[in-house]
Amino acid sequence: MSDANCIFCRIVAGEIPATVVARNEHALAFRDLHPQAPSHLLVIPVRHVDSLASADNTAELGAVLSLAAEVARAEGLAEAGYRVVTNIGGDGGQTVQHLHFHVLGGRQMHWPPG
Ligand code: D5M
Repeated sequence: MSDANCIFCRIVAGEIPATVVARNEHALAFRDLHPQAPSHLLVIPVRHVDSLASADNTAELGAVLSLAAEVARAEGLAEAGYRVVTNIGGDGGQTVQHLHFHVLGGRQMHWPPG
C-alpha cells in the first residue's frame, strides 16, 4: 500500500513537506518542486502504484484524473488550456517510481514534447 523508500509515499504520509493544493479519497495534488511552467502540479494516487503501466484500479485512476481537472480549474487554467502528462519508465522519462500526472499550464505548450 505504501513504500517507505518512495518519496511520494512519504509526502502522502506527511513525512516530507510539500505544498498540497487538493486531495480526495484516493488522490493528492501538490506543487512540483522543479516547476516547468507557471503552474506545475503533480497529482498522485494515495496508494503506492509504480506507474500507469501497473495501474489496475479504475476507480482510483478516475479519482486521480478528476482531481487533475479540478486543480487545473482552481489554478485558472481551464479556459486557456493546459497539459496533463504521465511519464512511464526510462524512455518515458520517469524519475519518481510512484504514478503521477503532471498538470502544466500558464504558458503555450509545444508539440512534440522533448
Ligand atoms: O517527474 C517527477 C517530478 O517530481 C519532477 O518534476 C520533480 C518532482 N519532484 C521530485 N521530488 C519532489 C518533491 N519532494 N516535491 C515535489 N515534487 C517533487 P517524472 O515524470 O518522474 O520525471
